[in-house]
Amino acid sequence: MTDGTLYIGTKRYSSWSLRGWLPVRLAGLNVTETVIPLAGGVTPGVKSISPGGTVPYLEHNGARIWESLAIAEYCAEIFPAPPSGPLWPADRIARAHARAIAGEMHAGFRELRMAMPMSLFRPATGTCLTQGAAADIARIQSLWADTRAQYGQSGPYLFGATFTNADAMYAPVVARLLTYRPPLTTEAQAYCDAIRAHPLIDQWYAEAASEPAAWHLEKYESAP
Ligand SMILES: N[C@@H](CCC(=O)N[C@@H](CS)C(=O)NCC(=O)O)C(=O)O
Repeated sequence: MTDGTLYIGTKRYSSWSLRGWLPVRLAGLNVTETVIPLAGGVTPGVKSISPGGTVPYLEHNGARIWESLAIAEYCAEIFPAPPSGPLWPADRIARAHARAIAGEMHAGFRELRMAMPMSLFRPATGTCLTQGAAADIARIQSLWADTRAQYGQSGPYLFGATFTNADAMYAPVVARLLTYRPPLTTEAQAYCDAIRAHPLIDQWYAEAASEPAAWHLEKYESAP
C-alpha cells in the first residue's frame, strides 16, 4: 500500500516529468509510479487524469498536485530534511536565489525547449542550434556560473554538495545539452557531467532505455 501515485510521461521525452520525479524521489515519497506514453501532442490519457491536463501529476495523501514546480515545493515542505539533503538551500538568501532560477526555468527558455526537445537517445547533428536557442543557452550558462560562484563551492551542483530542486529544474536542460552537444564553457560541461552522474539521473536514463519501442515517436528519434 502506497501513499499515492506519481503520473509521468515517457521518460525518454518528458522533460517536465523529470522535473517532478526528481523531488519526489529525493524526498523519498512512498508513491506508485505510472508512466503514460506521450502522443507527442495531446495525450488523452494525460488529459483524463491530470486536473491541469499535463504530467507530472502527483496524488499524495489527499493532495492533488500538478505543475512540476508545485510538486517540488510540496516535496520540500513535507520532507524538509531527506537523507540526500534539503531540497531547497537552508540559507534564506541562497534559497531565494534557488527559487528565482527555478522560476526562470519554469517560466522560460522556450526557444531552447522548442528547438531541442528532450530526447535522451536521439542521434544529433548539431543543426538545431537556432539563434534563440543559443541565446537561452548563453543565459543558462551565465546563471549556472553565477550561482556556482556564489553558492556552489562545496560540491558539483548549483548550491554545492546537495542536489536541490534548482538542479532538478535544470536536469532536463542538461539532458538536452548532452543530446544536441552545442558548444559549452568548460564549467557548464563539468556541471552537465555531474548531473548526468547523479544516481537518480542514471536511474532515469536506464528506465527510459527500457521503455517499449512502441512508445518511441519517430519525430523525436531521427537526427534533426
Ligand atoms: N508547466 C507544466 C508543463 C507540463 C507539460 O507540459 N507536460 C507535458 C509532457 S512533458 C504534457 O503533459 N503534455 C500534455 C500531453 O502530452 O497531452 C509543468 O511544469 O509541469
